[in-house]
Amino acid sequence: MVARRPYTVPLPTGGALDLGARTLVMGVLNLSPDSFAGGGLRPDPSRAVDDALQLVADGADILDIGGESTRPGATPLSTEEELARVVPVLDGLAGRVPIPISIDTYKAAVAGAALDRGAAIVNDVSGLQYDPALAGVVARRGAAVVLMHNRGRSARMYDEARYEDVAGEVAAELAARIEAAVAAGIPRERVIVDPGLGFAKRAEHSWAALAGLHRLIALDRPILVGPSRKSFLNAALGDREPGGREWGTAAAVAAAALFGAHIVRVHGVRAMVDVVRAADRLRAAA
Ligand code: PMM
Repeated sequence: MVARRPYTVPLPTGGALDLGARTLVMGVLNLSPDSFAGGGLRPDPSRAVDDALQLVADGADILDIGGESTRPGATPLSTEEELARVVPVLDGLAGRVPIPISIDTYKAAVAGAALDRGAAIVNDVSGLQYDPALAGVVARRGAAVVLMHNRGRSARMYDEARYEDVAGEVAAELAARIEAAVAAGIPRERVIVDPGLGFAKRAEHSWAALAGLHRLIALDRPILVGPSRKSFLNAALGDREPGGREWGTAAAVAAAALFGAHIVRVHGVRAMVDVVRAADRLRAAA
């Protein structure tokens, strides 16, 4: 087990994320019909609103809303299509969500529209690399930002999955992304980092990044980890569909919490709240 530093990340909607005392659970609301984790087909925004409120009732600390699937090989969405998926749901949630909302996008226009509608966090799987306008939006709006480690574009990211020392290279590349964010005017205190399990990483790389999570502590920023239902789990579980990876997810979530994660991003919120409670209890007893 590794020590977990406390952080306070101010939010533009008022208040702050208090990180470190317990592991926060970020619940995923996928508005993409082709998410690898399944269950993303939501033609009806009011159904998505209900699902979001259920994640809150299940104990989520943060709600992460995304319109575009980032799985390898997924077709990129136009800005208009992504806005059409995300905006009605954010409008439907207005004033009804007592926890911070995060928008999972790499597009400046989508982030801006979400921040206009009460989102407080921008979760960018490209670590501010895909859309040069995104950093400015985050900076001007005072949003918090999740910088996820990635290399290349979704469609071809496995081409970039070459590592000598996965955890060390992830840490070094995230350090560079933090400096780019700060240079673009984003206060360091608003930055959260993420090793990007499954992104530009083969299964063995994701396991190594998780096992070496403590290497990110040197970055001196809070850590978010997203292992939920990802295919790297199948290296341990065998050939399972995403829905059959929940217990493997639980092990990865517990490990992340004990190896230094401040936030875990998951689909099955209710069960994973129990997992982080137990892991936090173990941390306190150690
Ligand atoms: N994984 C996915 C999407 N967004 N964001 C962060 N910060 N970290 C992740 O690991 C991550 C992410 C892919 O999973 P999904 O299809 O369930 O959203």
